[in-house]
Formats: sequence, structure tokens, C-alpha cells
Amino acid sequence: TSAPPRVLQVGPLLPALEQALHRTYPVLRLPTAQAESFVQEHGHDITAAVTSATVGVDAALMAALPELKAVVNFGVGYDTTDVAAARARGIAVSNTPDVLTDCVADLAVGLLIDVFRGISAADRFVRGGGWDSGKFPLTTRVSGKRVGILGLGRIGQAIAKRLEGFDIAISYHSRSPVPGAPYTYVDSVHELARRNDALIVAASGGPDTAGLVSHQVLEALGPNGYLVNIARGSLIDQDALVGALTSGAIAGAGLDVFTDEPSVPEPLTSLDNVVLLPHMASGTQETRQAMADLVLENLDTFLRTGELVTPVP
Ligand code: 8YV
Repeated sequence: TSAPPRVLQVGPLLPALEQALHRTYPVLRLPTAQAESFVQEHGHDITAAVTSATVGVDAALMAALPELKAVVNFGVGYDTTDVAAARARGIAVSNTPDVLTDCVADLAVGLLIDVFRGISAADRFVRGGGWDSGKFPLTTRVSGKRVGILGLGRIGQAIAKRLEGFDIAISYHSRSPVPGAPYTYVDSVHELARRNDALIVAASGGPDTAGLVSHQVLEALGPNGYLVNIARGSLIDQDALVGALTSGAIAGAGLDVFTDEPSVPEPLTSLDNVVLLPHMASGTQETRQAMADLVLENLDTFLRTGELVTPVP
């Protein structure tokens, strides 16, 4: 009988997932130091890699793993793995769609309400004793406003569905109109920003969408416009965003993602109209467990049948 397939863990994983992997497979963990000599020694034994949005598998690592057949990604976004290089080498890639859609959409709406109504800022106000000596400033109404969604995939649609409950007029921009979507299609990000009270970023990351929310788009959103990002930091020109928030060119922002996580631009930490979250939109116990289960299902199925359950598009 041949040796069991070896699995390579690339980057940190949910502890429960790591334990489940170790119970089932011979798992090697790619060390952060001396990775090269590790790969020289073990590279030929690796059949599948399990990774996440934090690290991913790049083209150089793929080249060093000649028997690699699958990259199984914990997360719906897979911009940290070089999918083009994988395709060229016949390496299959999977992600974890659907199971996190609700929680990510919930958090997007939470951020929208927080930045309009100043929930986090008001909490700081009360804790800091501000209420004893004064009144919290008036905030901005949410219901009935106009919101633009950049990217109307599974998550964008789940956000839209929630916003319908607030009688919000919804428009969106994506590469092309989504057939059957009951929302107004707008054919540029700039126009989407210009015509709305808030812009919610829900498109995938990667080179195709990098910097889509530019300085000009932020200018178009304007001094009364809010930005929410639950997608990837790469979609926004972060320097331009910091400039727009400090100058008042936009009204505020709710950000779950940044270009160089976990680093957050220092000027944002003193702004009360900005809500900063540690990339936690999918981070509920229920959803992270479902993501881990789907990772294991992809890996098990691939190693048995050569097919993934949820291959990336
Ligand atoms: C991360 C995410 O995967 O699904 C995504 O694309 O960004 C998150 O769910 C998770 O934080 C693990 O890195």
C-alpha cells in the first residue's frame, strides 16, 4: 500500500480545524523560518495544502511542491493564493462560500448603522463620563437612505436583502448587471459613490479590483457619504481613504479590513467617525465551525475522489 497523502498547513488555522486535521492526516506545518530547507526535505511528500486568507499558497511555494494537487482555503476570499499559477499547474483550489454569507452581511449592516448613528462613539462618550456634562451630538438617520453596493455576489445580495428591511434604495455596481437582481445597476464605481449616502464594498479582492475605490471615488461619495468595507483592504486606496477621513472629504467609515493587516493607519485611531474592526465579519463560533467543516469536507472528498466540493470559480 502507498503512503497516506501528506497535508501541508500553510499559516495559522482555527485551532479546532488544526486538531481535526491532525487526527485524520499526517500534517506538516510550513515553518515561518527556514521554509526553504523544510520544503527541500518534505516538498515531494505533499499532496494537499490547507491555508487561509492570512497567508495562502504563492507560485513559488507551488513550484517547490511538485506533487501538490489541491489548495484548500479557509475563507471565501482566496486572493492570497495564486489561482492562475495553480490552474497552470493543474492544482485545484477550493474556498468556503455560502456558510459565511449571513454573518458577513450581518456585520456589514452593523457597521453601516454604527457609522451613521455613532454607536461606538456614543459608547466611548458614556464610558468616558461625557454624559455627565453634556449631550452626545445628533447623528444621521439610516432608514430610507440610498446605499450603493460594490459587488453583488452572494454577500452583496445578502446585504441588500437586509437593507430592504430599512426601506433603503439600493443600487449596485459589478462587472456586469446581475440577471434578475431587483436593484438599480450603475455602470461605474464613481457614479455609484456619487448617487448614494453610503457605499458598501462587498466585491472580491485580488489584482482585478485593486484600488477600485480611488481618491476620485471618495470625493464623489462626498462630505455626507459613508464607506463600509467588509471585503478586502486592497479594493480601497487606503492612503486616499485616510486623507478623505481626516479632511472631512467623506463623513465616516466602518472598516473590517485593511491593506496590511493587522496594521491599521494610526491617524484613524483618533477619529470618532470611524469604526475599526479586526477582520471579524465571519468570526462567529457557528460560522467559523461551518467553514472548518467545509474545509475538511473539501479535503476528504478531494483525497478520496480527486474532486473538490466547492472549487473556486
Ligand atoms: C477569513 C475572510 O478567511 O472568508 C474570507 O474571505 O476574509 C475571512 O473569513 C478568516 O478571517 C480566516 O482568515
